[in-house]
Amino acid sequence: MSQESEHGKWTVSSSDDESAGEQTNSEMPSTSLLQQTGQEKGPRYPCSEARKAAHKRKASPLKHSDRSFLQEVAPAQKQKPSQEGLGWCLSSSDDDEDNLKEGRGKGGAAAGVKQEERCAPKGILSNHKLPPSHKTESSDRVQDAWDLLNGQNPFRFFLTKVKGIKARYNSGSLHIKDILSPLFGTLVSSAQFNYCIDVEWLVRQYPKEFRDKPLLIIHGEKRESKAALHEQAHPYKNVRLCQAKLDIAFGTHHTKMMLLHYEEGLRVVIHTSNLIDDDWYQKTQGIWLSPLYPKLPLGAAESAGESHTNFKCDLIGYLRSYSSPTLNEWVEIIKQHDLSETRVYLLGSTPGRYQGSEKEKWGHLRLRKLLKEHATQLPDHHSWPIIGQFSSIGSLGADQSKWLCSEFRDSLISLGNNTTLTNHDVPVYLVYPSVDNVRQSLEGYPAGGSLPYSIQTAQKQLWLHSYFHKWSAETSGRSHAMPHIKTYMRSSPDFQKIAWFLVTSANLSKAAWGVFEKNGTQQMIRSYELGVLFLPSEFGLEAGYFQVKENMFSDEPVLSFPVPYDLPPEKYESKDRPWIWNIPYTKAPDTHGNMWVPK
Ligand code: JTA
Repeated sequence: MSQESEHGKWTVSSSDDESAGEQTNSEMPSTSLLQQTGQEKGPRYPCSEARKAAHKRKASPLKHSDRSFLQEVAPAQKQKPSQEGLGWCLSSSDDDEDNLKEGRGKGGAAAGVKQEERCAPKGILSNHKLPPSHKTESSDRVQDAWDLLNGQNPFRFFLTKVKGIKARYNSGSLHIKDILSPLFGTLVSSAQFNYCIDVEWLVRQYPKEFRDKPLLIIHGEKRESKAALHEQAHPYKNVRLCQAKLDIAFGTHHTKMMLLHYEEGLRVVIHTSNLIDDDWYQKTQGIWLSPLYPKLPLGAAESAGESHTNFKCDLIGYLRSYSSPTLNEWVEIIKQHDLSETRVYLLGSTPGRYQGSEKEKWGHLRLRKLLKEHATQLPDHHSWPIIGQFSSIGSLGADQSKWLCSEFRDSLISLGNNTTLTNHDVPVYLVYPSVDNVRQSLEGYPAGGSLPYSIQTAQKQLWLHSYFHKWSAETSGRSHAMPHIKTYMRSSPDFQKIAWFLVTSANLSKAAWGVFEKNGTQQMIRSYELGVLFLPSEFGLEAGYFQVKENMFSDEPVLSFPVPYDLPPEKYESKDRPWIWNIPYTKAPDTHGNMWVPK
């Protein structure tokens, strides 16, 4: 089948026609078993067709210069973000322009050594324990980490380090090895919730002294890919696997969370990165780090250690939704800790059909409830836009009235107990990379392997594309690090204030956020998702909004929020198209001089 359309000329095999949305159909198959080793053979961990395409194309690039037809487009510029802008809040590190990466040729070992060095200093970075006087004795790394965990970042919201950008843009950002470093705590055991997991790589991210500590991996793989994961984990006697039940068709385990049990306490990390090297290399990813939660005194009440945001109870409720005896062991550990310092709200999705009081426990209805109960009405609130930013898109129906601008928008525009019906006015901005964004990115077209919007889904909802805005992040130095982060927020009309901010694993899909059934008396959710919601009231702001941090690296008021991309969002130009992973791009080369020809 060959078609000419909005998105150019492309072909799909005949079996690919039927599609139901994000990760719910044949063009975006569930994970599939891939062979051990071998770049040409695909990665050693189970993963999607989209990521396989990226892997394959990186292993055997299609040089733009090799194409058998003539085209006069200059290669996308190798991106060197401008020198303007300051560090994210801390001093710069030493790996400026270090483009080397574990497993990417000769640089691998060197990068590995560098990472190990950071883990040397002793002393745990607790919330309050390390006195300022202590800071000067240790390395800059310790100073940085201490500042990261304590000063100047009341939100505990971070981005991942990006290789190949100026060091100052990486100050205040974290690699997975930083998160697992002994500076953050002396590990006793850990749990990793995720979608795509490279067990060998994951084990290597732990410091040597923690590599044999009990590690529980919570995943959603089934059949062959589950077998492959078990095979990969088999050599590690300390690694246990827990399969999340996925009883509703086309559901996925997207949740990305770490539970880190230390001698000193417990830490929870909710983030957006898969546990594979690629996801921690040149992408924009979000991380929320909890404070170090101290152990409660023996015999403390069941209800002790709760936060104003009810985080402890909500986290336990989320874990219980898996109905897994293994995860109940973690519920017991959480119960023993004091989570009262938590300032964020937990917002999860877990597969099921929910009615009555259960309806508002998960998904967009949970967000609706939190915003009604804990956000405050603002003057002219109907002119405050909602902005969604994500890395994939499901099937959202024939027009905006089917889900996006009905139940979904109705939830995101709740603010206090307003019952005004001016909701149709509230503008919706959607931020998703254009083809040119991907082409000019640090990774080039292979970045599109993690942006699995398919042609089959896109062609059914051309109406959606008029909402699209480019990915741009000069203020965080990440314009060329493609987003795998997902964020949602409510902004003032001039984009200088936000009423709330959410970082989550949830893409723009009904499977993730939920959809009404039975005339709105039931909400149905297919996937596991997890995120944290920042509300001004929890940070002592009475005005009902955060100021947006204008420059990610300046000393603006500590309570300005570091929105990780540029505002106002910039509309797609008429030539722009959303990135679609399974059609070819051969007219212009990417930053590596390559084309994109999937399959
Ligand atoms: C490529 C994906 C995730 C996630 C889930 C993905 C797919 C393709 C990247 C990804 N699914 N897919 O949870 O982070 O087709 O399902 O990064």
